[in-house]
Amino acid sequence: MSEPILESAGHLLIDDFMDPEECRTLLGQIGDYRKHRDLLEINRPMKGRSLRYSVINGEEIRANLPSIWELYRGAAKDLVNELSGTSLEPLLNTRAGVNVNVMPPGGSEYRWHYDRTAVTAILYLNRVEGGETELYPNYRILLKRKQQHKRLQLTLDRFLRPTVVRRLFGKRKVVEPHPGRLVVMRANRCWHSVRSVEGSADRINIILAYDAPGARFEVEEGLDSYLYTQKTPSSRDPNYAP
Ligand SMILES: O=C(O)CCC(=O)C(=O)O
Ligand SMILES: [Fe+2]
Repeated sequence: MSEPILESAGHLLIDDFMDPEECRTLLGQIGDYRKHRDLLEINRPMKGRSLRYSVINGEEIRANLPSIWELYRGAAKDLVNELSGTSLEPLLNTRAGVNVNVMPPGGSEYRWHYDRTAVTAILYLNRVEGGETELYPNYRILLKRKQQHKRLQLTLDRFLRPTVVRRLFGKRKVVEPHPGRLVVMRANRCWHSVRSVEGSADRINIILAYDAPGARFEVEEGLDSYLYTQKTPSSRDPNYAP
């Protein structure tokens, strides 16, 4: 069998995954949810690009936004599996599995990182000024048995991190938010971030994460606290804590 397309390309762009009308419907539901609840603002200053965003986590989505929950477990999952040639599943960790990211203009941005998961799909619901996702597909050198070789994995990650190294060895893609556009990426190998949001509208998108059935992640606790709470983190960036 030929190599699944996602594996070789590292990411794929599908411009018309959802039609604009459906995007508006989802934006309406997210807007209604926000009328009743203030979103938690996360602010983690970092050298280079910081993490400044608001998020509706997967537990809140399951309880309050059924269309997005269904999308996560249905159509988006099916497409991810078709493209990856695998049988990935929604995460056991619901809070992290599906998120709505809300990024108001004037300072929101998302730090450089790899996701913890094998595949993540990003569905943009609106068009905004700025707020492009920047990605370096298949950039990471990911050890097969990274649990046994933690130090080496950390060293490799650190080596690939500086901007100059990334410019030298990586191939950059820039994706503009556009209603209905879906990016599917091998997320634990794809170095990515979001540029600062400009203009006047909130940038709103849905993050849908998949991995092997029953997959567990070492970074779970510290990373969840960093991404979904305002608690002081135990390390500067829990993704790369030794
Ligand atoms: O909003 C985006 O384009 C990417 C966000 C992201 O990387 C994440 O939530 O892990
Ligand atoms: Fe990410």
